[in-house]
Amino acid sequence: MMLTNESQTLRNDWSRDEILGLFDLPFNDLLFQAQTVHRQNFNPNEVQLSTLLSIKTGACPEDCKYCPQSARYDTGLEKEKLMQIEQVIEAAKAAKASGSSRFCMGAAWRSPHDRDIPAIEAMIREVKGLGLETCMTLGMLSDTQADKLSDAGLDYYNHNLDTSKEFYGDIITTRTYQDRLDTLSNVRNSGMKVCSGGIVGMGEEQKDRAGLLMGLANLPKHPDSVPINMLVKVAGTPMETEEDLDPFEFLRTIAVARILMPKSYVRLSAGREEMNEQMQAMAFMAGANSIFYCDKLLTTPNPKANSDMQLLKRLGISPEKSSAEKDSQQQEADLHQAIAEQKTDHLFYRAS
Ligand code: SAM
Ligand code: DTB
Ligand code: SF4
Repeated sequence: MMLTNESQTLRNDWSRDEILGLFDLPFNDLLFQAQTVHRQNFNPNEVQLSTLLSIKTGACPEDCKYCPQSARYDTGLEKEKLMQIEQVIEAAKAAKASGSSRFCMGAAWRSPHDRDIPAIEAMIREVKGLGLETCMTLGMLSDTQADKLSDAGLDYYNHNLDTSKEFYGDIITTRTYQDRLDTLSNVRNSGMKVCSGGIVGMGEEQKDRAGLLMGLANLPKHPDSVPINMLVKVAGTPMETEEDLDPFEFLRTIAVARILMPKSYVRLSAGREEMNEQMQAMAFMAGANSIFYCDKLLTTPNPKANSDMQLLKRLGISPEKSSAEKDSQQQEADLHQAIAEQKTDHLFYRAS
């Protein structure tokens, strides 16, 4: 199936066969198509930078087979209680100083307890007050919890579908795929932006990668941000000896995500520590335009900030400004324009 300009309207009715058809394209045709869609919707030489912080680590009651933070697996991880707000602010200031535009706070919870919400709200207000976009990932949210986080000013909520509906039960048994859809709907209804993606390389088949992307693209509205994680194989988890996914298949997943969700940010997410620079450059070519920019993801290593900056520079890619920065630049430009117009009006008035 060839995409033309006319078919560029956002679609929510993708069939799995159509998606598998994209996966089956010759690699160069797929990348060309994805890059074309990317250029029609984004500056291809800008990448959005998000910094992650684990605000509550380990001892999670859920059984997600990929996750080092589940209490069910012995991964040697030291559990930590909910972080003090001062530490969160310090980390957010450092993120801003290093050029990040969004600060994402993650907690190893099934869902937040209502008693934790006031502390969470305070974190959102403080981090937002620094001029950073805010994102949280705290597990399932009820509609009232989503409304509270939205009212506190949370910009994005991350909650992943993780994999296809069919493969989901092989990975997680303590919450259902429908639970995830319900949280995503609560987040969307609260007015927050949705960040939702998944993990590849968990032993799933191509039809499951297609199914994951179909689940995301056929949501009532496309997620604003789509993290594609390559499984980080952590010793002690049931997935520690999982076979490597073919890197080209990973790139195909990014490219297909870009084609299905043309206006969404596609994040080259976990797994970059194991990828070389050429692979990351190809992911940008395939339409990825966001990364986690921090030395650590939640609990596992990520490329160092300065090596990321060097890579972006070598590729001629600039970090995207935060919406607060874009707004203030726009205000400044409007002001200059207004002053210039006043000056011209004045000249015109005197001359006539
Ligand atoms: N506990 C919350 C939840 O699961 O909704 C939020 C944090 S959880 C760690 C966020 C996401 O991180 C998961 O949905 C999963 O997609 C991703 N993730 C966790 N462990 C991973 C791993 N080993 N490799 C790649 N992605 C991983
Ligand atoms: C997402 O999709 N990936 C991030 C973020 N959302 C929260 C988490 C990746 C975690 C990788 C394993 C770890 O560091 O614990
Ligand atoms: Fe818990 Fe989230 Fe890890 Fe699942 S992915 S075990 S819910 S921290």
